[in-house]
Amino acid sequence: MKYFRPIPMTDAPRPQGAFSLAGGWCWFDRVAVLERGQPARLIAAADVPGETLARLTAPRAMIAGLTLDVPRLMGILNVTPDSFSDGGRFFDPAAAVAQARALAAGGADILDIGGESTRPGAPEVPLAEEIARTAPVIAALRAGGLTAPISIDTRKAPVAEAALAAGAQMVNDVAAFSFDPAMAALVAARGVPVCLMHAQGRPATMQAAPHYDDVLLDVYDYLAARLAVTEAAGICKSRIVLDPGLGFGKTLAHNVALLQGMALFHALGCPILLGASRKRFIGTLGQADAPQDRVAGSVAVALAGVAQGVQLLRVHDISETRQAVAVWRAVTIRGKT
Ligand code: HH2
Repeated sequence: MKYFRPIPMTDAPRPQGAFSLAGGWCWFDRVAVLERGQPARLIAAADVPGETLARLTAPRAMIAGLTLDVPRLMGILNVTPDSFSDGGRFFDPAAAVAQARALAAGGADILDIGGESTRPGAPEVPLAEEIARTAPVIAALRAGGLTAPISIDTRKAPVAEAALAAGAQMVNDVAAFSFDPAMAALVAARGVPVCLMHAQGRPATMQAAPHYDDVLLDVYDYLAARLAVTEAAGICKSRIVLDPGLGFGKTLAHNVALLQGMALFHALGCPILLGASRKRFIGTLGQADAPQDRVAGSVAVALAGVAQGVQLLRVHDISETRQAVAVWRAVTIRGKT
C-alpha cells in the first residue's frame, strides 16, 4: 500500500499549480510516497491519485462552530487531583470555573474539560466520580454565560452524555470508541463532533514497551480503521477530528517520527488535532523535568504542527501559544494575517 505525505509550504506567493492543504494556510506541490520497507520518494502533487488528492485539498468543515482555515486553540482543563501537569490545581469546582474563564479570556477557541487523568500509570476513575467532577463545572460555566464551545475529554458514554446535557458540544475520546462501545451510538444520536485519538494500550500500562513496525504508518492505519468504524456507526465524516495521540504508548523516537510526518494525516480527509502540551518527550528533548517548565518547548511543537497544517492545538498555555501562533502567521504567511 502507498501512503501520500504532502510536503507543506507556507511562503508566498504560492506557485502556479500548487494545491491548498485542506483549505488552510499551507500549500504543497510535492508529495512523499511512503511504502513499508521502501525508501520514500518524491512525486509531483498533480500525480497523486485523484481520491487522495481530493482528501488532501478539500477545505475542512466547521467543528463546534469553528472554521478551520486558521489554527484553533483548545484550552485544557483537568478537574482531577492527579493529571500530570495541572493535577490538583483545578480539582475544586470554583477553581475549575475560574480557570476555564481565564482560558477563554486568554484566547482559547474551545475548552477541553476532563475528569480522568490518562497519564502513564493512571488508575481508572469510577463513572459517578468522573461525572461529578465534570458536569457541574460545565453547567456552572454555561449558567455564568460562557459561550465558548466545550469538549468533554472522556472514554465513557455516560460521562459524555452528562457533559452534553450540561452544555458541552463535542466529545474527545482518547480511546477512539474502543473503551466504551456505547460512545459511538451516543455521538451519532446527538449529532456532535468527536475527536478520535490513537493510543497503544491503556494508560495503566501503555508506556511499558510500546512497539510499532512503522509508527507513522501504523498510526495512520489505525486512524483510518477507526474512521471507517465511526462512519459506519452513522457519524458524518464532517464531524470527525483525528489525533495521532502523542505520548500514548509512544517512545521519544515515536513522538518525533509522528511530528516529523504529521502532514501524512491530512490524507485521511479530516481535521487534525495535536496534543503535545507539556508532555514528557518535550521535557526530555528540552531538559525540563517539571511539566510547568516545558512551556517554551510546547510552543515550539505547536508551531511545528501549524507549519504542517494542523488545525487544532490542545494546550495548557493558551496565551503563550496564541501569541506565538499569531506572530508566526504574521511573519510566515504573507497576505493571510
Ligand atoms: N492528551 C491528554 C488527554 N487528552 N486528548 C487528545 N485528543 N489528545 C491528547 O494528546 C490528549 C487528550 C493528556 O494530557 P492532559 O490532559 O494534560 O493530562 P492528564 O491525562 O494527566 O489529565
